[in-house]
Amino acid sequence: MSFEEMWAALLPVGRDGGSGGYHRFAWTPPELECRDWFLGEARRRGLDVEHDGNGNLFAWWNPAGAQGPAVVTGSHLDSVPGGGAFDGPLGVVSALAAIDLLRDEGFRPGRPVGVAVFAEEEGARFGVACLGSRLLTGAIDPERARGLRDADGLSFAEVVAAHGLDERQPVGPDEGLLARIGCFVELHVEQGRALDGPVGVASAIIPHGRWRMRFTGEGDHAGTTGLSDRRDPMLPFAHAVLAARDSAARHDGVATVGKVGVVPGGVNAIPSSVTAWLDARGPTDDAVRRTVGETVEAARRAAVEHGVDVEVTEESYSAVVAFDHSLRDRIATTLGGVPVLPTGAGHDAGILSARVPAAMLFVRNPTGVSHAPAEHAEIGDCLAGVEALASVLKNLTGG
Ligand code: HGY
Ligand code: MN
Ligand code: MN
Ligand code: MN
Repeated sequence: MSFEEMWAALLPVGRDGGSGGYHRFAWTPPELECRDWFLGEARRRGLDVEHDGNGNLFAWWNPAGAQGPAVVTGSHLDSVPGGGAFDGPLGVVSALAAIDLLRDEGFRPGRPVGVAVFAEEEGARFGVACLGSRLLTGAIDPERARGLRDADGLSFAEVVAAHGLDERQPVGPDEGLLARIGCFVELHVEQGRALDGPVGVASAIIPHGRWRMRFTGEGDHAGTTGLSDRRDPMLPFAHAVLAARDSAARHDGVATVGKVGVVPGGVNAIPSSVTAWLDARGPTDDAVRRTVGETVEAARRAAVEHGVDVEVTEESYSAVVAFDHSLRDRIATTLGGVPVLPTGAGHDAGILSARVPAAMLFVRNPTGVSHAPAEHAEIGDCLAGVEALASVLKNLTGG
């Protein structure tokens, strides 16, 4: 199957017919269908497929004579709610297409080549981004991961056990598997507006994190409750939204407070509680911490003013990732001097980089929009990305 045919097969899975946005949450039917599609394509190519015990999939190309730690590529198949088509799947489809390209020209790698599909990269179901790669690398306690719950109250452990992985999952840091990975190179659609060529190389991922904010007030009638009698959690929530934006602007960062739950949600009822997430990112750890501090401070002040309780918990934090310079430069040279640029988006490659040399290739996104239906990459640039990934795999596997 060509890149175009693989892309056409995956494109409709989990897409909302109206908005065009994707709903592929980890281990829900659309993402399971994407996983099955990947396993089918891997087996069709004679790759050895493996569940790693942390919810991640690996497919290995082990030609005779290939030895030593593998060069692994791949990405993720899950999406944010209403996400775009390319964030994640482009890296997975491009990995399979790059292997096809190398095989078609008769290339035999001197090292094994792996294709990884990491679980819950967006953290859209269980709240922690890059959950699968964090488990693999030991960046999250497996016991904490087991207990993470989705919006329906199902735990991560129950969900992975229900999908063929035995109840011992997740296994947590897997030193044996990590030792088999010589380096990880993730191809990803660019999620900003900075890449002005078909393909670029990542220099860094800026610091970023997520904080859960729970505002608890008192549910009541919207028509019969005087303002002075109210304990409305929507008000400190509203203060948090504005404070995050103002603070991020002061510290050259970006911050978003998104509402993820209101109990009850009736238009004519004052909600009893609001659960929100703060996503804060910035050029330095200090900038991010200041934005979090100022946002939480504003929310707490408003909470006191309105008789509301507020609880803030840090769910995940990633310090700056400066990708391995020698690998980055080797890849940029292999590609003939393409743009090298940082990203404000988190990636499994960022998590892996704490344990193995990691790098990223970006494919141009003409809209610059991501995590929304307008996310896009032209087919010509996608094919340029496949060729770039193939030449990087060729160079790194000592062919
Ligand atoms: O949210 C992010 O930064 C990434 O797209 N998962
Ligand atoms: Mn992604
Ligand atoms: Mn994403
Ligand atoms: Mn107020």
